[in-house]
Amino acid sequence: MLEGCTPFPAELAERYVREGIWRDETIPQAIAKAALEHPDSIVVSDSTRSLTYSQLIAEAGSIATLLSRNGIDSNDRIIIQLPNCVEFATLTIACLEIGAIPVMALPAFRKAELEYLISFSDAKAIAIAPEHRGFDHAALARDLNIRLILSTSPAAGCVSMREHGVSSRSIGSSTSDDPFEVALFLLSGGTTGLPKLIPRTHADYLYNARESGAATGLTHESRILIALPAEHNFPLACPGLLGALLTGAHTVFTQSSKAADLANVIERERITHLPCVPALAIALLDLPQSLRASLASLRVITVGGQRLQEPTARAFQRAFPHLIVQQVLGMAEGLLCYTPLDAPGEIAFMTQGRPLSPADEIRIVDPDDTDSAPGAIGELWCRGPYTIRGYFRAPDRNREAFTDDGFYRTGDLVRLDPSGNLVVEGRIKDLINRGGEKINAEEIEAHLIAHPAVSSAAVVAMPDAILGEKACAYLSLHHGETFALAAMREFLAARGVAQFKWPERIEIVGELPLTNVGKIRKAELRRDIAEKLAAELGSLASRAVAL
Ligand code: OOB
Repeated sequence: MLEGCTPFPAELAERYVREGIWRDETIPQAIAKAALEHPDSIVVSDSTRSLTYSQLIAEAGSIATLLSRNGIDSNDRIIIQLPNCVEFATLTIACLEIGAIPVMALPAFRKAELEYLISFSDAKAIAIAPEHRGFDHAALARDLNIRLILSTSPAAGCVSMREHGVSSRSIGSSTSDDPFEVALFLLSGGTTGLPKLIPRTHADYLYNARESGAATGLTHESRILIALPAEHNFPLACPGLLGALLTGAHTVFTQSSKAADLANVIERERITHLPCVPALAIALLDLPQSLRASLASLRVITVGGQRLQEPTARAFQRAFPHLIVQQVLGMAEGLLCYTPLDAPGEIAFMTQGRPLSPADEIRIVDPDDTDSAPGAIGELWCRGPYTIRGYFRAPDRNREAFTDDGFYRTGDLVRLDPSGNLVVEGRIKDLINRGGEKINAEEIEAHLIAHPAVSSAAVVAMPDAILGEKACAYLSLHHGETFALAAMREFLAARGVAQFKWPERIEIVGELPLTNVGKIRKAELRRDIAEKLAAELGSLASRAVAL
């Protein structure tokens, strides 16, 4: 296996192959095979164009040639930082065809994140849209230490993916590729320090996508809307783009996450499947009555990334009685749990589902690493045919995050419902889950401490009605210093930190509360900010009444 990655034990790998869980095919081979069945069906589109399977395959083949001509080879890493568009699909397939390894970054990333990813993954290239949401990605990319910039349209210093020649490499042709090797890197949300790279193999990721397709009822007649950033595991392969490409379903990419825009696309494209985070479900719920009918074609809305609150689920079902509300508890590291499509309300609304594969193993564990009492809350551990055995080049982190016998410690607190479904009750990992986007507390604390006014920093989650959580920074300052929200934003922007990670509130304290061993008492800070917000809301409400 690729250097820096942890292979599955040989006897398990043999078992997965024997049982047909892992197949002897690469992702491009599987897509090329599916394409043969419906060559003229439209399979991907965005707001500018649509491609049939044969066009998709041809364009991916041309980009594969373009990559090779520009010196990209097997095992070279390419940062993919594209907004949702057709090129995301064609480029990803092209990379996989030549054995180059896509590193799935987010369009929201800025200099700090990209520099780290490039150096940590030894990336040779980055793929961008020259401009997205008013930001000059081409200028940022030119400023990075990287050999090749690929772009969705011509821009100075970039090689345009549109300018490929006619010579096209055929997709799914390289039979020498190993299906049990690393295909791509996803990014980890829930870990200490900086994000880790998650190596996913062809065989495990195909299984992940194929079984997710079955769990969500995807067929070649389905149309799935990708509104979440396509680089995330959820829209990419749960079942997402990859699941759709394997079944012949049509993937529609959109770059807007505004509810009214989504309603329009759903109606125009007769979308049947929508992967979404709770914040998006809430936004759809808030659509004016006149737009609600636009969702008539939707069959399944799969909600995950963050806990869907039961009242939201029920309200959604009441507002859109014709569709199935499904929950998914997933993670880029692997394990996926889905509620069954025919689950009664109390399961679909109140649990986060059951493991996707009969070969998944889960444990719910107390802090002393022994099994929790049946039905009690404990940390979720998992291992199975599509859960990684280790992060890329992270031996220290791997010793903490994986047990000796290969279980991944998810950091999620769950309990097993008597129905056999899991319920997420909290977490022990130090992150903020902002509308499904994960913010690493330690990563932001390190930036804040670099400011000359700040002596110590603790970033914690504060409750938010729509996003679920937002980041709040507790800071203690050096004597006589001040530090306000505007100054912090300016500072983090200058350091090139993605905006969604910026804390949205600062609490200045004399000293941060510490345990006996000198650890910051974050639970106390979370309680403190939740109480403050509740009190502020209360006083706002009473002032409104007084008015
Ligand atoms: C998905 O993947 P990641 O890697 O961004 O985040 C994983 C973490 C989980 O460990 C858990 O803490 C949280 O996100 N999470 C949920 C959840 N789904 C994910 N917490 C409560 N309820 C849920 N339904 O977020 C992801 C990957 C694939 C499919 C769906 C989500």
